[in-house]
Amino acid sequence: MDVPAEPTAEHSVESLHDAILARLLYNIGKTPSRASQRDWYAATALTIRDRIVDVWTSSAARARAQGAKRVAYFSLEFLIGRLMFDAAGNLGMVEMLRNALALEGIDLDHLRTLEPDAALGNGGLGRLAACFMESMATLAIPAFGYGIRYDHGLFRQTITDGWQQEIPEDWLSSGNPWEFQRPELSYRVGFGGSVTGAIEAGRTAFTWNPGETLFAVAFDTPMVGYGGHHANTLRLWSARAADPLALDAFNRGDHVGALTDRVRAEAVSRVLYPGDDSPAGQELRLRQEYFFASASLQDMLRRHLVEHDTVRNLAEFVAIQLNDTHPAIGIAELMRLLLDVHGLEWDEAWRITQGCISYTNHTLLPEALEMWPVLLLERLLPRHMQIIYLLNARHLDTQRAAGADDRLLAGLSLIDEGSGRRVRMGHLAFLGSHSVNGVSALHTDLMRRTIFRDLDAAVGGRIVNRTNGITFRRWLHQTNPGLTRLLVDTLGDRVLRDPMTLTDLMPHAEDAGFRAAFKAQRVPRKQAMARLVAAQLGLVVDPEALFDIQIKRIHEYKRQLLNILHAISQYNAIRAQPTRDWRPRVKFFAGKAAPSYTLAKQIIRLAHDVARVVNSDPTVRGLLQVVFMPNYNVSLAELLIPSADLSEQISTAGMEASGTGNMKLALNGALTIGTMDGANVEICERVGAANMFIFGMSTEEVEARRTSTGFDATATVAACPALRDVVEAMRSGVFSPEEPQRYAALADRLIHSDPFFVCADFDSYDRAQDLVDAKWRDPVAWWRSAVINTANMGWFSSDRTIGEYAAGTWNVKPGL
Ligand code: 26V
Repeated sequence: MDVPAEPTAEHSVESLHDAILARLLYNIGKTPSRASQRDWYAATALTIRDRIVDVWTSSAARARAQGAKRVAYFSLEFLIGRLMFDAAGNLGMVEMLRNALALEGIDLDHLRTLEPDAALGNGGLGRLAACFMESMATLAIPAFGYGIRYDHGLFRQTITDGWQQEIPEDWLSSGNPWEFQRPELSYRVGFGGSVTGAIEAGRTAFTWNPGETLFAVAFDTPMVGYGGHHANTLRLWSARAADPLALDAFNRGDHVGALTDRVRAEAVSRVLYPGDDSPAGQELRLRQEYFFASASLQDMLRRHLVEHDTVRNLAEFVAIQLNDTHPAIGIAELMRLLLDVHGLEWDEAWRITQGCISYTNHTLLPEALEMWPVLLLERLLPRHMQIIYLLNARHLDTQRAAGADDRLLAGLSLIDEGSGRRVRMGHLAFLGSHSVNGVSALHTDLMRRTIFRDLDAAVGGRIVNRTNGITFRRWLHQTNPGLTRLLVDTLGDRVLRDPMTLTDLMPHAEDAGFRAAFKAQRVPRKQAMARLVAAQLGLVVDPEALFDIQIKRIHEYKRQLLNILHAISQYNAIRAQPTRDWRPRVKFFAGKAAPSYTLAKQIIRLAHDVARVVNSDPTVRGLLQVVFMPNYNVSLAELLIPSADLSEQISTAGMEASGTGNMKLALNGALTIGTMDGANVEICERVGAANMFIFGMSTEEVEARRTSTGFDATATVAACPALRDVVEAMRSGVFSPEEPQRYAALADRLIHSDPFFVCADFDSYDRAQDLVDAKWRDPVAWWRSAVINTANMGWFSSDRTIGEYAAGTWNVKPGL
């Protein structure tokens, strides 16, 4: 998919300089001599925003004039990070801005660091939504991103004695220069209450009388695409109470009680969920899901009715993509709006709903598949529960008539009748969609064979694959300007627009001069990372060492533990043969654990304990170092990725739906050590197994072991002395002398009941790591593979992914 050329800049250094000073004076209220760095940042952001607004308004006018079909991307998470270089880069004005600010003695690269990360997401799913917004704008696909404007995004992580602490995040505390509040765009969202039915013109008309109402107020952030030709809207909803104050309570002197309802209503958009399982937490989560789905659908119907005189043709003009099951309650809400508010008949409403909606599944892990208790739905959304029941009855009648037996019907049902009746939101999303997709070829295949097997057999033909992608503007051009410059010098600037032309790099992999240049661009990135480690952790790391990087949420299935076990086994080996010709290696870890996920927090603690012991052991002499970088976020990823030599993608096969960090690291020339899981499989197809380090059980082997040996690894550990020593060291307190029992339970779990098969894959991983060492000793081989990685990653551009959604799922045409 070709993207447009860079804009011919219409601005000059002088005009930008004047514009920044004007913003500083008239929006911030400061003269240059009194302005803080933060003021300069805000004035610069506003200046960039002005340029986006010109593009934005003309994009919206064009879409209206053409009567274009629009995409609505529904996502509870948008993990955007910083916007300044995204916007300025796509407008082609970075250098001019730099020069304009230099006239005032201000450093653009410093201002960049003052922008807080917009961390409205937990991990891959939210970051994917942000990459997709950028690609949709780049391809000039008219689109809205819909989500929640959380007051507080993902918590800030600090580490105390190796233990994760969560600190509230406060990204809005100094204002947000990118957004526009739209007080005129607000919608009522109801909860609770009762439903009444009355016969009207021969049909029963239902009315829901909510017991509680709040308002969703829109905040719009324009997102400009590469080349500055098109901008879309990210519309995030903030909750407002219907009544700001209970005046009677206030007048009685109950000044706090007067605010209770308001606090309760506005809690809905207060904080991003980091994953919680308490019943109170669950209710708030459902309220968030319904709140944003309802407001977004009302907004879309309003816009549609301004342009058309009927809702009957909605599916011709709107494509709604559900990012995971979180917005699936929107299916029942769209039905309710079409039936109860717009007076359509059931069959037509259902045809429109299915015509509009499609659903992306992002995980097969059973604990992450949403199921809402029927009782909770009945209490909070009584009309929606009725609609779900009716939907289910029709669906099961059809299947019964087609010959399904009771056992099959129980699996197909929207209601899980097991312990506590619960609504299967994945099933609802599947039934309400015309297209259901997985996020890598393997994940799509497993989805078809596992969680949606019966539904697929029953209603068939809906499941398709859309392998994830990443935006190269952020994850190559901005993150790695040195490498980008080398690529442009070598291949010409078309490589910036058409990433598939990266394959022209292949012959250069054989060129010693090019390999040296490729290697040279990483040196300053590793030096910068070493400086950051020194500043943050007071640890000196050698930038010449192999940088081995595992960065992602901390979860057992991602197997940070396997990596830590390898660190321990290397530590043992170095101590056993201190004079061997070891090559220095630094193992970097970064990632957050869900606050309630104690075992993941233990893993973080173990990483710190191992780091402390290994990094301070004089026999190791820096040959192996372990570094845990706190507070992983998009901005830290942007620094770590271009400094990586080795990318750890070591999940238990079948468990990582796709992974996108794997793509970012390989694109930047890191070699992957990984299992045949998620998108690793497709990276391997393109990059070639000879340029990666593939190890471990396949999905089939994992499945076979699960049914044969089960989760017990006693025999495996007994057969592998290195592994036995590692687990024993953990168990006996080598890394926690002050509390020898600290990791005993963890060691026991690894040996006796580990559903993630860490021990079972250890030997294979250890051997793959030996191959890493051998290749690192052979710079010609290493850097040839590194170049080949970058050369073959063009396909993983999110422009390609969005092109597939546009043509195959949404039926919309890119505008350029
Ligand atoms: C959520 C939860 C919540 C409860 C505890 C366990 C658990 C485990 C996993 C999840 C993941 C939720 C969905 C998600 O973020 N999936 C990620 O989506 C990415 C974009 O498609 C994909 O690259 C990652 O492989 C996938 O994990």
